[in-house]
Amino acid sequence: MSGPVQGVRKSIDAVPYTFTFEPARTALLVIDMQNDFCAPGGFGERLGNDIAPARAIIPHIDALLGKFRMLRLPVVHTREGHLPDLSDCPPNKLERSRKGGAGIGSEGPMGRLLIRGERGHAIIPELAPLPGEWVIDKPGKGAFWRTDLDALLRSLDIQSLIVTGVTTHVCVHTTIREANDRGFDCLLVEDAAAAYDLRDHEAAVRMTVQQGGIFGFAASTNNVLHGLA
Ligand code: TIU
Repeated sequence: MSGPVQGVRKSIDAVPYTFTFEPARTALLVIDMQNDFCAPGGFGERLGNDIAPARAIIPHIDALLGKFRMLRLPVVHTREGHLPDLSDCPPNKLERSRKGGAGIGSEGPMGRLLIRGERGHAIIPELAPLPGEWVIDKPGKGAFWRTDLDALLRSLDIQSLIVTGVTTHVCVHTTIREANDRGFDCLLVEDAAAAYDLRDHEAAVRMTVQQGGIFGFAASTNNVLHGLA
């Protein structure tokens, strides 16, 4: 099966208005759907959060993954985490994680918290990347900071990003801001992104689409699937 036809444009019913995009220049971004944020005993839960909202979006991301895979469009997964010696972890991030009760590098039921190579750092099995998909390891909240994501997207000639994952107000929103400043058109999939607290999720969605889509667009999974059909 061949990939999408160049030059064809489609549209998604979105907020603040219709999102138009070229499927051949569109990638799915799945942010940090790792055990550390979505499984019991991980970094997110140790910070005092309820992980249920993070788990509730799994079927929606799975549906989007299925569509992008079927259409042979690029899929990029990201993982937040640090080197075992913590040399890429800023002291302020380390100190605040410790004060928050989830010290980066401390032992948990899935290995050392937020450390590359540990089970907690892995993407949850339900959404495991397939061969041919990209996995970007990032030390920060944003997926562009100290990563090759910008170079990857430009090498694939990507213009539009369909953005999913956790948490909406932290890594997802930071990444959308970074992408927007770099000229990428972002659509946040509202029910395929989650924060641990609904108020944070709603605020992040509102901030994205306010002022005529100051950072990007938002739409439901169904609308994205329909727009890609
Ligand atoms: N704590 C929290 O809400 N999120 C993070 O620390 N990282 C991500 O959002 N991935």
